[in-house]
Amino acid sequence: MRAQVGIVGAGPAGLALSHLLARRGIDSIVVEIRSQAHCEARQRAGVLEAGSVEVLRAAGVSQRLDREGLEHGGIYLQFAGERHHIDFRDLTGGRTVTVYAQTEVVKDLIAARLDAGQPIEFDVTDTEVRALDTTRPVLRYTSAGGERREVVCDAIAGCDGFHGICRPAIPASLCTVHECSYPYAWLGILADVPPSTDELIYCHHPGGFALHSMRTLQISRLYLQVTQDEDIAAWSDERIWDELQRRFALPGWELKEGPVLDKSITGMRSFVSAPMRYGRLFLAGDAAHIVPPTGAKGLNLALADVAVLARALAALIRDGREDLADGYSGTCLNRVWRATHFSWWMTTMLHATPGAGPMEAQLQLSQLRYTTSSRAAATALAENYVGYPPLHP
Ligand code: RFL
Ligand code: PHB
Repeated sequence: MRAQVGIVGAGPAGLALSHLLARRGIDSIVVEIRSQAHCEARQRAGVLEAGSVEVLRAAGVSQRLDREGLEHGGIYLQFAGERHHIDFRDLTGGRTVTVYAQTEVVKDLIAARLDAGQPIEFDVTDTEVRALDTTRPVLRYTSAGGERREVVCDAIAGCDGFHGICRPAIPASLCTVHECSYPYAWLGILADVPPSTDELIYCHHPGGFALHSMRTLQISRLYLQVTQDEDIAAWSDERIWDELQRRFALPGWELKEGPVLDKSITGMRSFVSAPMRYGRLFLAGDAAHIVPPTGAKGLNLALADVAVLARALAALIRDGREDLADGYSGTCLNRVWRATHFSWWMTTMLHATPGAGPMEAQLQLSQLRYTTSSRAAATALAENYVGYPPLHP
């Protein structure tokens, strides 16, 4: 078989890339180890930067996002029994973010690709990438029906997430990895109750961080900092709501409770593998980098990568121009490192480190007071949160 680009992984990165390439007249095949239902049900991120919305518009899949996405002009930072608003519109010249679930982005991207008659191979096994240092890299997989297939490509996009097979296909001697983990995790719930807030609340509390987010005006998404090795079985719905009530408590404000629809625990790490290219293999999204979710950057970085990659691959394959492909990794890593720093900063400012003494808490509170009282400091948070310069998808 033949495809100009072989895309490994049908997450937001791989799916968006397939659309951005199609717009440029480049055909691709997408292979995915999980089922369509699984890809469409995974509860993950929820905040899109304006640049990410632009990427999805350029990919031609923004009709529902434009209709149903919730525009947010700020966030709240809560600490020491006070809640402060960070006004993005005021601080960044009118810029905002859009709350629209990653699950919905993925559903829209899958539907648009299938509607266009371009298949996605779900439920594949034994994905392999070979001949990466040639101009005809090869993608091999076993289809859902059990047939072994080989696709000869011009380039392969490794969009297969942190646990995928593409990053490990790069010779270890050519990779530099930077990594740190955090001594806590997030317990996230999806709840059938209207949000108790108009914008997200990031809450510092001696008992641990909490976040009030949302999916729609009917469905709330909430997170609690828990220990790294937490057993989800130890968290009944009642215990979760009690802990959320304790951390978010504020006189005159009420946290509404409702049935818990989904419950899961996510570990937190920062990870960057560089370069994001080896020969004709290009990594994008979580396959190359992971950030802790506190800055809401994971999904946005994945979409930013593929906006750059689509242009680079079009130049390479259509016009025989190597310069954008050569610049791909450096261009993306600039943004990745900025988001990595911002996510680390938000995470360490807002979470209680197990075993840390009162010194850490005082430093965090000082930073939070500064961020909510100095226009310069608030602007730094706002600029990072709403995202970085346009992507030209
Ligand atoms: P994805 O979404 O992980 O998609 C990769 C896809 O590749 C498939 N795959 C393979 N396919 C074929 N062959 C193989 N050998 C394969 N190996 C893997 C996988 O099944 C999957 O479908 O990566 P992508 O596209 O780069 O998108 C990145 C985002 O998904 C990610 O950055 C964010 O969702 C991170 N993240 C969160 N970010 C936030 O901003 N807020 C959150 O609340 C939040 N929660 C999360 C998250 C990531 C999680 N992961 C990765 C474990 C919660 C979780 C559980
Ligand atoms: C979410 O809605 O899932 C969400 C929002 C903001 C974050 C992380 C997760 O920082």
